[in-house]
Amino acid sequence: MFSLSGITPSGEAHLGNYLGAVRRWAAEPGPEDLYFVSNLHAMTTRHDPGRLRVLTDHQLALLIAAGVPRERLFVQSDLIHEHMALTWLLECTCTFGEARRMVQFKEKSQGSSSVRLGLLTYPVLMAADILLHGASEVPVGHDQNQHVELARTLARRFNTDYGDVFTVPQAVLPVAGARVRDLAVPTRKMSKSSSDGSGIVYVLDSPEAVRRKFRRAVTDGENTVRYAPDEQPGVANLLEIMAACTDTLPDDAAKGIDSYRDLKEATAEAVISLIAPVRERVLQLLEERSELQKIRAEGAERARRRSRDRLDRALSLAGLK
Ligand code: AQP
Repeated sequence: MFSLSGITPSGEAHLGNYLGAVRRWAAEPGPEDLYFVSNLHAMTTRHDPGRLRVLTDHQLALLIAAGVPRERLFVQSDLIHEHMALTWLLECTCTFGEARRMVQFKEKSQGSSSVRLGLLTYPVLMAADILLHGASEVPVGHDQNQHVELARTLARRFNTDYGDVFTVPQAVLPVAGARVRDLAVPTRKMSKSSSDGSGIVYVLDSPEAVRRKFRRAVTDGENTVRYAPDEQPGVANLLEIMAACTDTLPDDAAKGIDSYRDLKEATAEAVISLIAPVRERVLQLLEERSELQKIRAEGAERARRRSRDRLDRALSLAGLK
């Protein structure tokens, strides 16, 4: 049993990605678990190739800096032939109706007159990611459950139609990590691809930028520091962030803080203490480059070796070898 998790370079990684996912991956990696930079998934809308290249490096560096074991890491496009070969087999296994029913496709394509085909088919690419590497578990939030369900359907159908080759994966709830919300719009999740970055704390933000963003965090007019997510979402978000950074509970984080100003300052300092060493290490890896490239190449080689037999067998069962 092992799980597969990815981070998509659709923008710079932020505090939500770090507190909600990456930090956990580093703290509790199962011995067989795999983590990857899912850069092929960052192309379903028009993208800037130079920026994608840079963001891919940044996110790989972040995973390494955070302490995710390097032998469990790879970059998806380093195995582009493998991922694409299996995607084609699975596209020829998936019906148009199944792809079109995906809620995320409906939501993301709504109102757009130039929807890329990749937006329709990326759940099949996601199925290929999971099945290629033989993951038995996929930790996903509720919004991705349907995609794992599709991967299960495709694995079963391929196994039945052509021969048993794929592990049928299951979606598992990720170990609860912090859900970080946007500092400017605290009812919304902090998101890489938000058009307005003022409420997003990026892992690579300088300490001064972090302080500035927290100083401007939206709160409310109550002037009471207490943990009440429904009535005071902005204050609750700050308390949750502080609690996640200091390993305590939001109610406890509120103790001894009397003003919003102090709360914002204390939260900013807690964030800076936690992410400053990670940021330093990321910048060091990006500057040296040779270590990053070595880890990337070794990760690709290991991932290729681990998945080769499964892909060859699938190609052979489909009559292509
Ligand atoms: N705000 C968040 N709080 C807690 N966890 C979060 N994650 C994302 N945002 C938050 C977790 O980070 C991991 C990697 O995310 P992803 O790259 O797969 O994309 P995402 O979930 O769609 O994240 P974003 O930042 O919101 O990107 P865009 O804007 O491109 O959609 C995942 O484990 C995710 O749960």
